[in-house]
Amino acid sequence: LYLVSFVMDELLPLYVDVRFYFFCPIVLPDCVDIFHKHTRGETSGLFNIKASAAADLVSVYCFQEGLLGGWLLVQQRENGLLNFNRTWAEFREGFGRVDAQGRGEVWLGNQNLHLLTSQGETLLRVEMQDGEGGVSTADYIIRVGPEEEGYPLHVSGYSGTAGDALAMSSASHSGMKFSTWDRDNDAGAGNCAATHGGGWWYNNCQLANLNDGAGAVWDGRRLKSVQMFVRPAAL
Ligand SMILES: [Ca+2]
Repeated sequence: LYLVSFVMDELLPLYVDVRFYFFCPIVLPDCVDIFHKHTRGETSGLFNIKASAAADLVSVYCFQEGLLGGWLLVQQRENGLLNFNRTWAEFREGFGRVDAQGRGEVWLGNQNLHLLTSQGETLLRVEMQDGEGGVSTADYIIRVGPEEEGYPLHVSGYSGTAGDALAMSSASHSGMKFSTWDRDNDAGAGNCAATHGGGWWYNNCQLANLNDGAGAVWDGRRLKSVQMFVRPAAL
């Protein structure tokens, strides 16, 4: 009995610790776990994560500042250099990149967004900068469905300063499938993605389109730069 107790109390925790430190960095599923468990996790930067249902590691930028940290960069536009007029397949896989300082333009990809938002209740934060230097935010609960359903957007629970251009009732983007110029899933007679460029959860064209081919749009306003972050809702 003493031996069993010794193994359980003294050796097993050691084994778990060793396992943790050797294997943990490659299987963390989000930037919150990176923050708490990665040796460099409290510093913003590029990390490899693996969503629980994902086959592959993906390199993401974790923004770890603020009260909680744990924000994973899904999208960024800041200089207009990256072409957002892309196909369904390109939006599925993602395109662009950011560097270790978080500079650059990127779309993380619809499949990654689906996997990340399927791990549990997930927050979306949109941070927007306008041409006059104003900064505003929009926060939601977000879930993106699977490709066989058209990567539908489900957003609710708006709070923030930018106004609700995603979930508002008239011509809402919530519940809409994703559309690209080569896959029209929008509710209009025409092809919104062909008209406005980019790929988005078009309804009958846009209130918000952060992936607009000519630059991000929110509530009809053209933005100077924008970031989309996701984070598990649980602390
Ligand atoms: Ca249509």
